[in-house]
Amino acid sequence: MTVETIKIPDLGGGDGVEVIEVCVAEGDRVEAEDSLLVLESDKASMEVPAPKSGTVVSIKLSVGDSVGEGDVILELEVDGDAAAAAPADIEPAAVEPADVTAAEPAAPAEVEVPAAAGGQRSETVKVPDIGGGEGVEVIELCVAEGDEVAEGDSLVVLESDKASMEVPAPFAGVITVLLINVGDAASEGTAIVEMQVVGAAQASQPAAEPPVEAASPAPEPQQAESKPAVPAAAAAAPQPPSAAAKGVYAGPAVRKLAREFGLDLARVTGSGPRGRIVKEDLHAFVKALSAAPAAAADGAAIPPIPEVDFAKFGEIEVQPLSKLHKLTAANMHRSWLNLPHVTQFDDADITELEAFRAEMKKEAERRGVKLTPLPFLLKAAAAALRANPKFNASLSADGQNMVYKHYVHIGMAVDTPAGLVVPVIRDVDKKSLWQLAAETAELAQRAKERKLKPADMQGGCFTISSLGGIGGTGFTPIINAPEVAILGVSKLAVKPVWDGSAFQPRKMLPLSLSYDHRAINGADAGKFFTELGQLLADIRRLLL
Ligand code: CAO
Repeated sequence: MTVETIKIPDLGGGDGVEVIEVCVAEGDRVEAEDSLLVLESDKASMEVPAPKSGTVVSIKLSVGDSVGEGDVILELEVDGDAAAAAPADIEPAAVEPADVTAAEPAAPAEVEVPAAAGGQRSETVKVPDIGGGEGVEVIELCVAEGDEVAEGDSLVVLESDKASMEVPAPFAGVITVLLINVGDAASEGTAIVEMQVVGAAQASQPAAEPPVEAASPAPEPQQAESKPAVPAAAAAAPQPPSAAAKGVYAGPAVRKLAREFGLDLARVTGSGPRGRIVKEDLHAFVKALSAAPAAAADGAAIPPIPEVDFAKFGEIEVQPLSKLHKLTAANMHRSWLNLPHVTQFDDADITELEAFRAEMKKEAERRGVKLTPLPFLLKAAAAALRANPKFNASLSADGQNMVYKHYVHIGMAVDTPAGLVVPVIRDVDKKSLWQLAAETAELAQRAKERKLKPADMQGGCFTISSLGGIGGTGFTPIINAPEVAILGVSKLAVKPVWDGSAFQPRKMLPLSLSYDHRAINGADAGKFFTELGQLLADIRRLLL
């Protein structure tokens, strides 16, 4: 075994970047590409992956440290073969390209100079080096034909699955032709616009080699946090920006601030050039919201909770929230404010299901799985979702369409020491109870070890939050938007149930179903819930 020193890789010149999360602990085993750290500059968050697999011997930095290329992260006892081939001091591969673009040195925009006429020339501005990203979607055009732009003004916003980035104008001038549209896939070299460039600097510019002024800053990631090291529960199924928000004209720092405030930028009016939203606009917007006591009294705005000096009343301890906790809180808040929740309660009679589960106990042991009520709930929910497509759907962000899903992927809330996460089980309707039992146990284990990948938490159609193993008689779960419903499961209790002539002791499972009343009405919910109860009461129905 060799112990190697793992250092911060090339951050593209970005020194003094803050460590916002250390994803490993001493003694942890890591696989190559597992995240070691999350760094955050004022423009982007980036993960530093492990270059090799091994065991963490000692960690050399902490959250809050300011780091740069070459700083030691940790000592890693690397696995056998890898160690033999490796030098003693190694750096991880450069951080994810889409994340690092913010920290990369300015990349020259590709500029074609077809003609020089008098003091003016026409130039084709192309997508610069975007860190190897191919086929990145154009989500926003920031200019129109005829617009006058200053050097550095954004031309387009590109968005990959990892980050959004703006491509700024390399020159001041007038946009003559737009060569790209929203929805197009762009790569390095894709033509964006033709510009009429005016001015002395251009007159001396050699046609083949653009002058220094022609250099465009690297595209700036706006939402580089889309790959958090510790995936969040509701962040597990991140919502795309609303259609309106996609048309917003704002830079990365403003978008980041808006996310921190939990604000939809589409609601903010920009005061910058051509309506660009600047930080001051956000501050003014938030200030106006909180300084609207009259409106708040009417219920038209949210009255802020006053700050209290708790120390006045006794000893206190202040602990910062984890990143996961903050993300979950923001997502819960967003869902609670945006979705009109209705929660319906019922008890499912699972006496027979429990008898069957008890019969299966030995076989479960032989198979090495634990057969809890959860796989049955997943299976029954999948059947009820198939039979009630409105529950297996999402509202489009603009609220104009329902998106029906022809797959049944169900998320399950998992309580972990770091916070709540919601891994998603794919194609629940096609899996056996044994498969579901094994998969839920495996996902819950990985969740608790913080080994889930963002993809493990995406694509859910519906969520089950089971507190049955913990206790309680009922609760109102918050919908994991953009899903439209969530099932809460509480602790099974034996209750007397009247069978027409006598009370019988029955095993009753308390269920609560929260649904988005914009997408689902009460009758739909009643039908879904009744069917779910029938499926759980008589699991033979799952075969029908
Ligand atoms: N009623 C009574 N007992 C129940 C039950 C129920 N509804 N559901 C599970 N149990 C029992 C199980 O059978 C098991 O019993 P044994 O140990 O005797 O076999 C025990 O409770 C513990 O079960 P479990 O929690 O290990 O397994 P699970 O499949 O029920 O749940 C998981 C797995 C990952 C969902 C769970 O561990 C968990 O994290 N739950 C919390 C989810 C959460 O935080 N939700 C809130 C989100 S909103 O804030």
